[in-house]
Amino acid sequence: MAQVELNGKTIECMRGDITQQGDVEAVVNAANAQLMPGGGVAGALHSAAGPGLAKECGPMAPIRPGEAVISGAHNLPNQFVIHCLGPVYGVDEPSDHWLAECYRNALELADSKGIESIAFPAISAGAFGYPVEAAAEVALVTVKQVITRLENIKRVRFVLFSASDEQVFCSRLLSTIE
Ligand code: AR6
Repeated sequence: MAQVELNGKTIECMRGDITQQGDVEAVVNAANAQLMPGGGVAGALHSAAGPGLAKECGPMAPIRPGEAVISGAHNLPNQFVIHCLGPVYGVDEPSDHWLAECYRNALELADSKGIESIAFPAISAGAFGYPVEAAAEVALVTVKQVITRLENIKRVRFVLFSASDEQVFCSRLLSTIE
């Protein structure tokens, strides 16, 4: 677990399960283009949310790499789910650009809805093949850049599934914010 304050806003990273973040208003889904259940984060979120989530998301699909859309959270302990399609590493090029767009668009969409707290998984760092160090670099640099100009967002959390991913994100968080 690591936490930094930046102009009155908090960025933190911790090991955990994205489906169990009841103290944040919105959680982010590492979605597929069709916004349907899949493996990883998407599978876990859809299964915890219940079938109403896929039903609500259907009409918003397909989405493009870098795009973010918002839905209700159904049976999850949050108010909203923001669905982002990350780039497939080495296929959706330049990958860093499209991954940064995910974080930027998700944060701006959340902020426009008045959301104050949001939790992200490591988008694209699972089935989509991103090396975790590169994914952490893009995620943290982008969040740091965007967060200071947002009106409503006060807390951004990264939720990492493995101890090694948590270590990479936490080290990068602490070295990014001087
Ligand atoms: N909570 C937090 N992190 C998780 C969880 C969880 N419950 N489950 C997995 N992770 P991925 P992607 C981590 O594959 O790379 C799906 O099949 C995981 O260890 O969920 O963007 C979709 O349908 C990894 O570090 O997302 C898409 O087709 C990170 O979350 C595709 O995978 C992201 O892994 C999206 O691939």
